Amino acid sequence: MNQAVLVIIKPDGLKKSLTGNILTRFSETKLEIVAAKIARVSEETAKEHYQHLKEKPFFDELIKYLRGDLHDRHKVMALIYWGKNAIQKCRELAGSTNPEEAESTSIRGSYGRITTSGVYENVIHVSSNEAEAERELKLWFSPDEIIVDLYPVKETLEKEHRRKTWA
Ligand code: 3AN
Repeated sequence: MNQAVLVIIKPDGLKKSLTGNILTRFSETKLEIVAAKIARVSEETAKEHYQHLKEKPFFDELIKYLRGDLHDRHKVMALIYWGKNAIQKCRELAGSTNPEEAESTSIRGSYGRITTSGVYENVIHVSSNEAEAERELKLWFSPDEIIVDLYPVKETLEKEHRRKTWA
């Protein structure tokens, strides 16, 4: 069955110019990219994304890390991969959360590190299961940014909605 999975190339990955390398690694999976963007990460999005870790001692550093404060790169690349066993395939390529324990040929094993303050800078994020993937995809993308229909949508007509279009 087809699955969708959120992959985020974190600010350390962008700073180290690893985008091309990482995308090449993921292309081995033959999964389809159905959404992609460069995004600034608000504090709310970062905290929502890592809500399951909010009691951890490293939470504040983790939020700074995802927002790019630790690397002076205030952006991430977010992608949705889609296809058969997408979550397992992408997590295998990513390697373990702890970059020191990750398989040396995996993305985290190749490029990750542990900072002196103890945060795992592990270059990419990959959703851990289908429920998390759905929660995260809905946090990072709106339905019209994704080229396939992943989840039910509702349509509303908004009148006084301010948005930018090309001048
Ligand atoms: P994963 O990203 O592999 O699904 P999570 O969601 O448990 O793992 O962790 C999210 C992020 O929090 C990791 N990518 C890593 O940057 C950081 N992290 C997780 N566990 C630790 C830890 N024990 N010490 C420091 N940082 C951690």
